[in-house]
Amino acid sequence: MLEAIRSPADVRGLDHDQLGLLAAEIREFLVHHISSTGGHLSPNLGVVELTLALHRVFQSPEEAIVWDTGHQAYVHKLLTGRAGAFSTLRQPGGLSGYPNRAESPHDLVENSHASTSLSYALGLAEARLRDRVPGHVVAVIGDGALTGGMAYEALNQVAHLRPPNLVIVINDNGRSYAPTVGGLARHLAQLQFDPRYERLKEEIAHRLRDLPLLGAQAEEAAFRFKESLKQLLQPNTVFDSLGLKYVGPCDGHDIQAMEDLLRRAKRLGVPTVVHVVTEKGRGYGPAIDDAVDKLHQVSAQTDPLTGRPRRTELTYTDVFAEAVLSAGARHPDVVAITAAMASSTGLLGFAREFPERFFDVGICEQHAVTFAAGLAMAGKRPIVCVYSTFLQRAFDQTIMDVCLHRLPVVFVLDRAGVTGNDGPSHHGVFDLSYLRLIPNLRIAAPADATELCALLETALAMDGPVAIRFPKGTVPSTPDLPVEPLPVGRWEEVRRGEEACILAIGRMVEVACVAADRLAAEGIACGVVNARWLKPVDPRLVTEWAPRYRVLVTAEDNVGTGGFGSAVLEALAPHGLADRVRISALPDRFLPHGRPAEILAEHGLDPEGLVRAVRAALDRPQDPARSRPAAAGPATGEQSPL
Ligand SMILES: Cc1ncc(C[n+]2csc(CCOP(=O)(O)OP(=O)(O)O)c2C)c(N)n1
Repeated sequence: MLEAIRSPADVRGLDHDQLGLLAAEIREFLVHHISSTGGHLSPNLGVVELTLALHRVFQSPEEAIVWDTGHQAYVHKLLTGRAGAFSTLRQPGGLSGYPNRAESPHDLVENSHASTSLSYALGLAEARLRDRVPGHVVAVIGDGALTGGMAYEALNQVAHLRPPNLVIVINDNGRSYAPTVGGLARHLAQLQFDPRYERLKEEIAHRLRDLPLLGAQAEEAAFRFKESLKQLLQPNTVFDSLGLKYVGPCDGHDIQAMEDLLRRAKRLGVPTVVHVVTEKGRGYGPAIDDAVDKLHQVSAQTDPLTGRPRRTELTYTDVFAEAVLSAGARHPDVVAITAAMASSTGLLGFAREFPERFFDVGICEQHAVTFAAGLAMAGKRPIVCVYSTFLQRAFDQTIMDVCLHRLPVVFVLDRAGVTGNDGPSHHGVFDLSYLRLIPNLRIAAPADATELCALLETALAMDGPVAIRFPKGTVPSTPDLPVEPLPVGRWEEVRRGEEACILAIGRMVEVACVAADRLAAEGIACGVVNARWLKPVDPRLVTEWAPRYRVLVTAEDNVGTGGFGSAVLEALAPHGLADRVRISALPDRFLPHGRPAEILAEHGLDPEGLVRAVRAALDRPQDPARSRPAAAGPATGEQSPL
């Protein structure tokens, strides 16, 4: 059936038996494709019926559907003519894992940072009202995304403006990755399970049987009757209290029930919250059985029978998970904070071992940072574990609440640099720039597993704020333990060269070592400095390396603007030494999704690219006669870095 669905109009033509069959086919299709490409599996399995109902009731693209976060928009893609391209999902040049404006007029918001949908939708709704554009705007927001502060800021203004053309669908599956925490999640759960509500439903069913009216009139009267009874029996919802209309809760796998409720919401003429209860991972046993995150996201080449990856490798996250657990055991004041991502930031072990020292704050990076500031003020040693891209949310809090107060908060930024398949909203390629400008903050990037462990120890021994950033994926070596704290701001010359030197940070150190091997094979003795501290800059840059080397090539997996290369230039310019610097960095534009190694190579951040950069800076084109395959150097480890 899916093959015959070219647009939402085709979905509107189906009867309910056909819809049931289509829903089953979509689930099979999703498991088949996502286990091969990787992607957000269980959020999409949970919204199959909801998406069908939405596209039957609202006329997309004339009416706008805004998906919060956007990770659950795969079914929407299937119903809007993209099923045929689904095997390219998250592949270079293929379909994006989120809504994408270039892909379809049905896609509006491609920012996959959570909790923005209500703000976008309110803006769209208000503009339509002003321009007298008919039709509704729908925001679909998960109970997880509803924990983010922006959602409340938007709700507050929705209550003020009360646009009649706005419908807010809460997709309540009780989970972010893990069960959603907090008062609002509890409130939503109460609305589902309040025994008074169950009694009320029975009462309504009973009374409706006795209603003498017919047709639409009966339907409307029944609805009003039900609503007023509900007001009497049900505790006021937070949405009612704000002056919005709340309807539901509704079974999110009953298409007919959802359609009825959504049509009513359209008719009410006030901004309406439709509470839909779904099951994350619906219909797929391995997701339902998964206790950690219901297979929120699976990697490429997952076994569809078990939902488990076919290959596992030691990652930076795994190394950090062990390091933070060990730090917790040795430092009783250490507390760990996650913004709803305990599993993916490596905090599950810590949470199990030290539950009273672990905080999941919800998808609330801003609050997480200022909460950490409070904990630090009172003598705790908070470690805020967050993806690089999501700390952007808490930029002001990092500056004002932590760094202005010089509080000893440790920021651990996972997924720094080019992250790959999740695309522009998930690459962590701005952190070196946005952190470097903050006074009092020390910033480091480990080149391998041992250094990551050592930097965590160093950070916990310091008395001010520190950020440690590391990439997604495989770590070049296993950690050599135990570790000692490292001297703050001290870089390490790992290869001594003659004319040229690569100054590399984080994952680029390994790449630089391979490049140096290849250059050595061509007769160019190239040095490599592991610049593990972005800030402070090692003063030996000015006193030792810049005078010694005619050419300094910097390498970073961050945008060039304001990053590591800029720091080197700024340090050398006052001494008249800036002209020997060449910057290898990412360009000043949003990068697409793709394989990290390929994206880095495209921008000269692979061994070959650095070799080219050094040769060009030395004005030494490749001499074919002298080039031969490079031997692996001592600092490169056994694996190819890219
Ligand atoms: C600002 C921000 N922080 C963290 C994330 C990572 N993240 C993606 S989906 C998700 C859980 C979302 O839960 P919910 O909104 O309930 O949707 P569900 O997956 O349960 O359908 C999180 C934490 C994000 N996208 N944006």
